[in-house]
Amino acid sequence: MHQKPIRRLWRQARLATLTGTDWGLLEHGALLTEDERIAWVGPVADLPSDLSVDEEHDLGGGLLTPGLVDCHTHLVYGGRRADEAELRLNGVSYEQIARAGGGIRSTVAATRAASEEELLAQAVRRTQVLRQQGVTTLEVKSGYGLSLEAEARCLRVARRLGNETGLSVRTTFLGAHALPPEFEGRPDDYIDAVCTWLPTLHAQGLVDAVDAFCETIGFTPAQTRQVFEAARSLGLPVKLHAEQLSDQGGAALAASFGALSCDHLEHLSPEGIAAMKAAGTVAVLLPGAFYMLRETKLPPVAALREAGVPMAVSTDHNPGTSPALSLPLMAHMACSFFRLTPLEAVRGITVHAARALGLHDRGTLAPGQRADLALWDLEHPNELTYWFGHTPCRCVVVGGEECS
Ligand code: DI6
Ligand code: FE
Repeated sequence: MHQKPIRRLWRQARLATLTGTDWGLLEHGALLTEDERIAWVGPVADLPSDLSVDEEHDLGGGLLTPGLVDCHTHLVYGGRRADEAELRLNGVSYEQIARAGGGIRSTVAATRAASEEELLAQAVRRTQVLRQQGVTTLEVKSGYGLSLEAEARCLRVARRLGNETGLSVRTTFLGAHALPPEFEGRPDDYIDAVCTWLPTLHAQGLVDAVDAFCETIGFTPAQTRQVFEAARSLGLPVKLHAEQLSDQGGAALAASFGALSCDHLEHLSPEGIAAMKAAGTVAVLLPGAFYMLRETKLPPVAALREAGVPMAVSTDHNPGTSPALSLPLMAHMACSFFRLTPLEAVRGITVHAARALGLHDRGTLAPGQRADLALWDLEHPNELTYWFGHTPCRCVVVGGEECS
C-alpha cells in the first residue's frame, strides 16, 4: 500500500545550503521535507500561502546546515590506550611501546577479547558524542580484529550501530591494517588470508568499501594492490590510508583503482595529486592524527586546491593516534594547521565527506537530498571552524526525524 508521505515544515532558521561555491546563506529560510527527503528549500517569504503540512517545527532562530559526515573512523574497538599516550608523552618511543606489546596490537588483543555486545555498547556511546556535535552519517572501519571471526564481529557491530543510534553508517573492511601476531614474519600469507575473508564478509552484507594501510609500518604497494584486486573482483569500491608517514606511491595506486578517497596524505607527491584529480578521488585530511603524533609535515593543501581535488576532513577516531569525537574541532584544526579556508573545511565535513563515501544524496540542503540536518546555536557557518572546545549543536534531524 502506498502511503502518503509525511510533510514537515522547518522554519525560523538561517540556512547554509552549501549548494554552490559559497555558503548558500538564506537569512529567513524554510525547508520542507517529505519523509526522509528534502522537498523544497527557500526563503520563508516564498512559501505558498495555502501550503498544508503534517508537522511544523520552529527552529528558534538557529542556524541549519546539512548534517555532518564523518567519513573516516575506526570507531569499533576494545580497550583504550591512555597509558600508552602517557608513556609517549614521557618520552618512550612508539617502537619501544610496540615491542613491549603495546600500540595497535594491544587494541587488537582487547578487541578480540570483547564480546559483540560490549563492542556495540562502547561504539554506541562514541557515536552519540559524534551526533551531539552534528554528525548524521559516519563511516566505520574494521581493522582491530584481524581474523575472519573478529573482523566479522566488528563489522556486524558497525552495521548494528546504525539501528541503535538512528544514524547512517557505512562500513569499510580494513583487514590490511596491521599484521596480527599469529602471522608474524609472514605478511604475504596474511594478505592472502585477508583476500579470502573478503568474499565471505561481503556475502554477509558487511562491506561497503575496502581500505588498507599502505606504509612502511603497514603493507607494501604490492600487498595493497592484491587487496584492491580482491575488492574489484567483487565490485567493491576502495579507499586508502596513503602517504601518512612516507611517500609510498599509494595515492596513485589507489587512484588507478578509481578509489573513493585517499586519506592522511601528508607526504603526497605531485604525481599522486594528478592521479587523484584524474580519478575523481577525494583527499581526506585528518588533523587529529597529525596533531597527536606531533607531525610537522603538512599535507599539500595548496596544490590539492590548485588541482581541484575535493578535500574532506574527518576525525580518524581511533584509540592510538586520534581519540577525537568532535568533527567541528577537526574542521577548526584543518583551518589552523592545514590552512583550509573555513568554507573549505565546512564543505570538507559535509558535501566532500559524503563524496568520499560515494554518497551523492547528502551534504547539501537541496530538493531530493536526504533530510539530514544539524541545528546550531550559531549566527554564521564560519563559526563552525571558529569556536573550539564546546558544542553549539542543538540537535540533529536524520531522514526527516528529530534525533537527539
Ligand atoms: N593510521 C593511523 O594513524 C591509525 N591507523 C592507521 O592506519 C593508527 C591506529 C592505532 O594506532 O591504533
Ligand atoms: Fe585511519
